[in-house]
Amino acid sequence: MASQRTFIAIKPDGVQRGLVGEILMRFERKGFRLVGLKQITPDRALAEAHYGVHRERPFFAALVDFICSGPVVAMVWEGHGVIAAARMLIGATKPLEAEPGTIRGDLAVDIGRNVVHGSDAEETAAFEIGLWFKDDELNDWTPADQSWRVEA
Ligand code: DAT
Ligand code: MG
Repeated sequence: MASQRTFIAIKPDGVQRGLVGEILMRFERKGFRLVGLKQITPDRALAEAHYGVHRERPFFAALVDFICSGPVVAMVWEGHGVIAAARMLIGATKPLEAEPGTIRGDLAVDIGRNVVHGSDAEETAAFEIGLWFKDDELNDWTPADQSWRVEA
């Protein structure tokens, strides 16, 4: 399994509800490594680019309003298989259908307030990382205990 990077964002509801630590912890505890982190209130151009694939959907305007409504915690996480694994940690888009134990399954009830975003494929991860972060905001590093997470 190759090392990958994925874009994860704690949406304004997660920040407002004081869930930043709780959500960060789940990715950290799993064994992934944080390589980029910042708090940003997105402008409409960033939000519309980020959710561009949903431009024609009826909920698009509300979605853009919501993501621009306050600070977002934007992150890049790295690790083996992190793109798909992060989606599993996050859970289904509709929180009431998300498995208990997932972020949305444990912490959310409404599709419009589902607390976290995660890239869904390699191409979207690369696009979203480039959209939200400059290259020099990302750090290449290896945890000192990496050999206790991944067999060489
Ligand atoms: P996900 O965030 O699980 O990748 P998505 O990419 O299909 O889900 O949609 C992006 C966000 O848009 C989602 O987190 C919440 C919102 N959304 C999706 N489908 C919706 C719907 N039918 N009604 C309202 N909001 C919706
Ligand atoms: Mg999506």
